[in-house]
Amino acid sequence: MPIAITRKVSPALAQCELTHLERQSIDLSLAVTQHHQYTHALTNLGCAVLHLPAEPTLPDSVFVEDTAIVLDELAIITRPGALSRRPETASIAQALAPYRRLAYIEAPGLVDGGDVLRLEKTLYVGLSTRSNQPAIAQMQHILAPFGYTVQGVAVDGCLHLKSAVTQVGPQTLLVNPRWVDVELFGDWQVIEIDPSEPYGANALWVQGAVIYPTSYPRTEQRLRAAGIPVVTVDASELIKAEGAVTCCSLLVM
Ligand code: CIR
Repeated sequence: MPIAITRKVSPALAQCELTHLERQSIDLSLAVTQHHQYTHALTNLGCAVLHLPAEPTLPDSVFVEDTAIVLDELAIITRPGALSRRPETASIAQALAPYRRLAYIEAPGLVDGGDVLRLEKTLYVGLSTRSNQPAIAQMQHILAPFGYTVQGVAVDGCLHLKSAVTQVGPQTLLVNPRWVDVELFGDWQVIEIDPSEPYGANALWVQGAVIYPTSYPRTEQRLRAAGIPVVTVDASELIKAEGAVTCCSLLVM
């Protein structure tokens, strides 16, 4: 049974980092309810959900994906690109330690887990404002013995690589072609987001289904038309914080 590590919404969520979005008022209690529904969706799909306590002084700490890269052989604790997010990693390292050997990204390396898309034995790393080449070099060094390749990818217009592309099936990707070069993923079947829903490329593929925000109904229809089982969750408040669905869990398979 996969374990999904999650962390409750911080009461400071309104002070979150924002890069491409204007600050809007966030309904905290709705955010908490929506996060609850998200963890329920994970449970219903057969994940064992680990709920870490809320971190009152760390606004973005619900977005646990950015703090680690969990692979079968080990987990890499990241060094998040935003200074305000660096203190999030210590408690995640503690939570992951029973399940995986840990490696660490060190200065000057910077990487957010949201920039790391693993497809089979290749890790694509978005060269966003949060992740850099020294982190890629460190990841290559850590992962070469396990047969992984690590490749930097240009992203343009979005926060993370996984804002632009996520896996939604054994051979299928969901992509916003305006933010990442689709040609990089030549061997994969590609579903493009509906152009009116630019933030719709982030879906969480787990247990043969995808957890997907209700905010992008046109793209949801494209997923369903491709035969992909979709479980929708309302994530409106987390989306205002520039988060989505992959970012709220760390899957330990
Ligand atoms: C941030 O800017 O770091 C947060 N407000 C949002 C992080 C979302 N993370 C993700 O999609 N992996």
